[in-house]
Amino acid sequence: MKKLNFSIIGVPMDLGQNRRGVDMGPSAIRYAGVVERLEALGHNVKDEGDIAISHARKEQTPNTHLRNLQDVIEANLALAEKVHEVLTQGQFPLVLGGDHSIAIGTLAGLADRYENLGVIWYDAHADLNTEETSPTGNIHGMPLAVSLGLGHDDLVNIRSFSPKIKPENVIIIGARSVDPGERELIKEKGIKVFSMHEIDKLGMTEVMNQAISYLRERKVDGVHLSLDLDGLDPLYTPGVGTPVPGGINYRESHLAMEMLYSSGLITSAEFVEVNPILDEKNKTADVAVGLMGSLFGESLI
Ligand code: EXY
Ligand code: MN
Ligand code: MN
Ligand code: MN
Repeated sequence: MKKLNFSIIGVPMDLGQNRRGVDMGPSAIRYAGVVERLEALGHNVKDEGDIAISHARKEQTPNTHLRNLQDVIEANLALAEKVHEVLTQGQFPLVLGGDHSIAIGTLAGLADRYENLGVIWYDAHADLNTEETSPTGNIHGMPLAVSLGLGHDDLVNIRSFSPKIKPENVIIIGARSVDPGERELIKEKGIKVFSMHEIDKLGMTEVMNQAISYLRERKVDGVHLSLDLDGLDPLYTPGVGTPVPGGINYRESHLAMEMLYSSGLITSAEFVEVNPILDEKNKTADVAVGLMGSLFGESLI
């Protein structure tokens, strides 16, 4: 098995949405034994600690309904610099959320190190809303749009360049709660989506075979996995802020991770939306760590 040199970066972010508790996600995942699990597989693991996020809220930015905009920008800029730094040191960035708005910072830190970065967005949601289309003003519903260069200028231009990724290099897996504006964007940009309908019809093996072949055909030089624990059915991951019934099941998710491991495509990952306050004990963080085990070689005997 290929030994990886992980840099774990915690992002105690809850500003991209309005349910308290998801800022404790990184601690919950550490408590679930992420470091020990990866070291048991022979990997090297450096815990870089957490991105500092102030509890003192900045003033709400006038003339926008985007919640906590300045705080989200500041935290994602710090995250982007940290991800860029560890990547430059040859480390594998493993980012622990925190709500999904942190993908803005992760992708901003990754993007200029790749010519043609692929992204797998494992999620019940598309996270493709903009300021105009968002029904809530929650920035955790926007990170994929922002990374594609669509949305509030100050978010889109983190690290002073945009876009971070190309729509033809993105695959969404598990979507089942997609807003009207997001559906339009998916059609307009031709974004590849394997919704729950496709997963039910084709089965996870075929979905992952098609996803892996698609990214290979795109000649990507790296693939970032952005895994939102609400992509799984809430039966398995109840500790998330926006649960949606009828999701991906436990074994389908492990199979997806195992197939990604075998593909050798994944060059960075983030696990987001773990909210221990909404959880049953630490179940959702435990599932997250188990999936990381499968993503990094554990289940192949
Ligand atoms: N589409 C809804 C919104 O934009 O507010 C809900 C987004 C939930 C986002 C979670 C992280 O995936
Ligand atoms: Mn999400
Ligand atoms: Mn650079
Ligand atoms: Mn989601």
